[in-house]
Amino acid sequence: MALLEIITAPDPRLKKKAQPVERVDAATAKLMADMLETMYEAPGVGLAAPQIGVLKRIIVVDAARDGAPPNPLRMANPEVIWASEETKLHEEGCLSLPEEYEQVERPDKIKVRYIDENNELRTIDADGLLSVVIQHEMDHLEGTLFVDHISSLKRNMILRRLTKVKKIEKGNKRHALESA
Ligand code: GNR
Ligand code: NI
Repeated sequence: MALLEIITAPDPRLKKKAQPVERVDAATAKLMADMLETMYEAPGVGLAAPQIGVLKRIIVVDAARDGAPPNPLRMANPEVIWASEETKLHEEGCLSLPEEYEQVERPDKIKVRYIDENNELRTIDADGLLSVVIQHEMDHLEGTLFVDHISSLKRNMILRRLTKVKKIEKGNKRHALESA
């Protein structure tokens, strides 16, 4: 097991489209395990491979409620094969947009087909938080972030704040190196 570094915005790697997985082999299963470990440590309820710099269509999710037993899901090549007409607003956050939250509207319920960690084709029905998180993770595979679903005014505010954070962090690193 290994912890991976999570990329934060703005970063061109978060805007790229991820490529399908041919088959889930041992290396893919290992990547899924490392992604889950990284997600739990963050902590988060989902993680997509592009967030750790891997442009493959792989996501992991655990939307179990606090206190409930863990329910890790490992998905390769996820596809939404049905979505409800009914939509819902849900407050979203993203490990790649630290400390930023906004309401996003998405289909309430979905049916998803994916390949699991044993290279088997599966289908799952999702609603509530699980539905939100799967849709959020699948967006990352298209280079889309939750801020792409909100007004440009709110998006630009969030991205400006994150740019500022990166500038300050860069300055902090430089000072640390110079005084070492
Ligand atoms: O940890 C996360 N929480 C969350 C909350 C509401 C909607 C979506 C999410 S996903 C996020 C982790 C993440 O950034 N995954 O890509
Ligand atoms: Ni995210």
